[in-house]
Amino acid sequence: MIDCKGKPLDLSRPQVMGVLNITPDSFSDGGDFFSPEKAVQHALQMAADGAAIIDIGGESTRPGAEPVPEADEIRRVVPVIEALQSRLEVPISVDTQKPGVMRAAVQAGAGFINDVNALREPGALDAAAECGVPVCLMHMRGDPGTMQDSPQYDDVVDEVKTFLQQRLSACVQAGIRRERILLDPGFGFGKTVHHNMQLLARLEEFDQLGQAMIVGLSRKSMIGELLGLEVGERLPASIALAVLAVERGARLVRSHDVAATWQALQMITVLHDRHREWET
Ligand code: 7PJ
Repeated sequence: MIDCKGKPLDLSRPQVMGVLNITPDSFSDGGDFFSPEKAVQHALQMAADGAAIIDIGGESTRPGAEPVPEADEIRRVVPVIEALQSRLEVPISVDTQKPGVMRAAVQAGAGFINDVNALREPGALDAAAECGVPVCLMHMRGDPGTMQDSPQYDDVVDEVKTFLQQRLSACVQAGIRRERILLDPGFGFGKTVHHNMQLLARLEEFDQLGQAMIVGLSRKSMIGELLGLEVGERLPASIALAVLAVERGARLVRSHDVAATWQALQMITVLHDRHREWET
């Protein structure tokens, strides 16, 4: 059980992190939940649908996205976090790269920091350590503006693992407790379809890092490229990838479609539990 500022996150079984984008331009649901009332309702629905944590972001990180000034990002996420924190039993995660947003969000009631930049922005490491909440460190090559301009690796799995190991050490050195650090290979962040497939094929190797693993595959463009599907058509394939990732060690699956994803993960958990019973 991981404590997220008083709210528990149980990773003894695979869980769903529900995505709440408060942005006009996120690639799969941009603009859908831009008004605070809609955002709050959607978060409550995701919690009712089985999300173990709600990830709230005010800046799109889709390829080519424009950066959002810190004050604007705070204005987007803080009112929603404040409105939700007493109404949600599950923890709230803030999806940000900016130290000022981390502080404001945790002050408002967030109990988890999800940083696609792995706390590399100046001041972010100290801000996260001071906030005293669990963090997700994700691998990204480049930045959202340029990351998909022909990324290259000698061995993507080794390079992502080395990066995460280094960020993990930096966090531990900054005073963040190891049990509170989750790692994410960052599907689609500076990676071609081929790189994403290599990461999936060898996902079990990330267990060697000794930390709980998060994956985000929901509606991502690799599905579009491999199957020729539009964003709104990608749920079944997203579930297939979520199931595969969980079978290969992922503990938290970031998803836009909580009810369906949670049903799939519950099914796997029941099968594993029963299998153990029958074997004994
Ligand atoms: C991820 C994320 C991911 C983590 C986004 C999208 C793009 N955070 N934030 N992992 N992706 N930890 O939702 O497709 O893969 S934004």
